[in-house]
Amino acid sequence: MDKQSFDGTVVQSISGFYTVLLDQGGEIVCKLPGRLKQTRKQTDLVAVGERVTIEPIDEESGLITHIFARRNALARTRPSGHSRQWQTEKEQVLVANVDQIVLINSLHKPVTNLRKLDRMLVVTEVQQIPAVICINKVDLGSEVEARKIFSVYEKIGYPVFYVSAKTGLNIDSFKSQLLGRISVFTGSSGVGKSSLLNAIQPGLSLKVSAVSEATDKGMHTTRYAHLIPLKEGGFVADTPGIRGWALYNLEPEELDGYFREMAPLVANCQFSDCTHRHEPGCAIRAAVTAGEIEGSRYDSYLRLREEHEALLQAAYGR
Ligand SMILES: Nc1nc2c(ncn2[C@@H]2O[C@H](COP(=O)(O)OP(=O)(O)O)[C@@H](O)[C@H]2O)c(=O)[nH]1
Ligand SMILES: [Mg+2]
Ligand SMILES: [Zn+2]
Repeated sequence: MDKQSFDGTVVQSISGFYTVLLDQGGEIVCKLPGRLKQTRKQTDLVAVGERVTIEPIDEESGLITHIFARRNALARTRPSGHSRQWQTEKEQVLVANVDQIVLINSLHKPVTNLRKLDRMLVVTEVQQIPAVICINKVDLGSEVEARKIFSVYEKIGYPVFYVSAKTGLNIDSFKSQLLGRISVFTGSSGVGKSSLLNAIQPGLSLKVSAVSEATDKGMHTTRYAHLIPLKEGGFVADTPGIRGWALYNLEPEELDGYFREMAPLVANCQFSDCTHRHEPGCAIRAAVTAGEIEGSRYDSYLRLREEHEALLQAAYGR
């Protein structure tokens, strides 16, 4: 008699036990047979977000019999790359098959730190995962005020949602951005992540905060990442782990390539190793002067580069 098998998505992974949400509905806790452990030596074998095929053993438990190829992964090392220290280490996957990273900020209380936002955008560019910006608490000011600050990000191609969890402003269109996708939420404490999740789907934030509190207390983020299903399809993961990510694996001279409005101009600088600080014939500074690159973005570039060089100096003495 043929065994039945089902496809599903891994929503939780704890110490070798994988909770799989089946496409047809229903959750089942699975283990991984030894033969599958031989594959994927360079990376975490099964992360949340992974697409798998399982065979049930009984009502609640089963075996993973197949792991589908990943579309991408939010990981602590670059999947392929040029740099030094992390390259030989095993890649730590926080979430597989991520459709978007949602950067949650607030217009006021707390006011958005644009430097931190730009740093997170560099992280998403390095990871090659689309970023979506969500500005919450627009009720504390106005949409006009918010657009003045953040339309620069729309101009360079990032989707920006201006919302209020409190009044419901634009929550529907923000929600439609999440449906059918795997989204990783990230944002500082107090910006309204829990409130937004509740506005999208009552009860969701409780589940998510239980997970992030566990991880905030120093549990291993990778092992405890958790995808929360949306009723109408799609998943949300809140992984505090990535908020503090340093720009691992990044050479200072590559940083300009991850500011998407700067990247295409770099080739026009007079010097091929232009740092865009003081060199003559710098196309980036010319674009800032001409108003084609926002001053605050250029500022972020300078500050991040300085910070990154200092970090390397401390670590490698160069
Ligand atoms: N005025 C206003 N306050 C909000 C909004 N969203 C959340 N808050 C408040 O901001 C505080 C932090 O919200 P919370 O959802 O716990 O933020 P989290 O730490 O990111 O999960 C709470 O006091 C919320 O009531 C909003 O859209 N407008
Ligand atoms: Mg919260
Ligand atoms: Zn330059």
